[in-house]
Amino acid sequence: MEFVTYEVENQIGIITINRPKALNALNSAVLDDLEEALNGVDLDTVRVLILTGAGEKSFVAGADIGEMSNLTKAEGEAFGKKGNDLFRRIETFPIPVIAAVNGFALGGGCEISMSCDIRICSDNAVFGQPEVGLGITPGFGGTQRLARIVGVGMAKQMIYSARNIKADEAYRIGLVNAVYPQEELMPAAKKLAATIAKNAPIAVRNCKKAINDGLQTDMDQALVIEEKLFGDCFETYDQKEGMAAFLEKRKVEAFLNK
Ligand code: DAK
Repeated sequence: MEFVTYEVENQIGIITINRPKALNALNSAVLDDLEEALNGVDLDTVRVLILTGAGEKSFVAGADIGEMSNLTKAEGEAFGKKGNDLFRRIETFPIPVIAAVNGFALGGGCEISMSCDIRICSDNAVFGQPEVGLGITPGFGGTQRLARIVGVGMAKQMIYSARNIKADEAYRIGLVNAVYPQEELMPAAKKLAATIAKNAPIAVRNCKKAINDGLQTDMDQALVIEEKLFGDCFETYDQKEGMAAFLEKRKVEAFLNK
């Protein structure tokens, strides 16, 4: 992969978008590399992913404006679909994905962070959907996910105004869960990932699915989704070990992802 690195540390997979000269802007090759990185994740061993950007300035400064500038209508739709398919895959990836937003998260950068389960950022992070200033709409899910995360009114204000917001405001409106000094961001992301990774992996996956799928439907059906995924846990070794450990007043020996 030319523009993405993937490494694994203690059950945590770290995907880094590595195109710092263009502030990690997303061109087709970066999208292809991200797809390949996801294909390479071993779901038997990796329990949480962290997505971040290379360098100290930018997470992702958006879709590549140079590449997009000459697209035809059909090519624009194809580029949008490529991004949307990838971002949806991140959103529905079986294990949790944490976005460690280490700088600019503009346009497609804000959008890819919103396809992750959890966003934390460094104090130099800047979020925004500047598309209407470029004559386009957000095209990688921004009109849909931002409203779901920060509420309709705030999403409309951000998108219509194309105004960027800094880390503290992103925190205030609930776009990120926490803000860290730059050098503390990755350690914090790894610590959070490790906290998640030590829990029963199938239960964590089922929680992700229950939350995601439940949000797409009404409460009655959503609770049925939860019941089913709750029930599934009782066929796992990890449920038996987790509850036995509690009843026997001991620590869980190991969750085995089965
Ligand atoms: N695309 C391409 N190159 C970019 C880029 C981008 N989004 N952002 C930065 N770069 C490049 C710059 O061109 C520059 O390259 P060189 O000139 O050195 O070759 C290099 O990165 C460093 O950038 P600057 O010199 O501009 O650095 P500054 O610190 O001065 O400014 C900045 C940083 C982030 C404020 C500035 O670079 C900036 O405003 N960048 C553009 C941010 C932006 O508007 N992003 C949103 C892009 S629109 C859709 C699909 C997708 C989308 C929409 C529709 N469909 C198909 C429907 C998504 C749209 C977007 O994401």
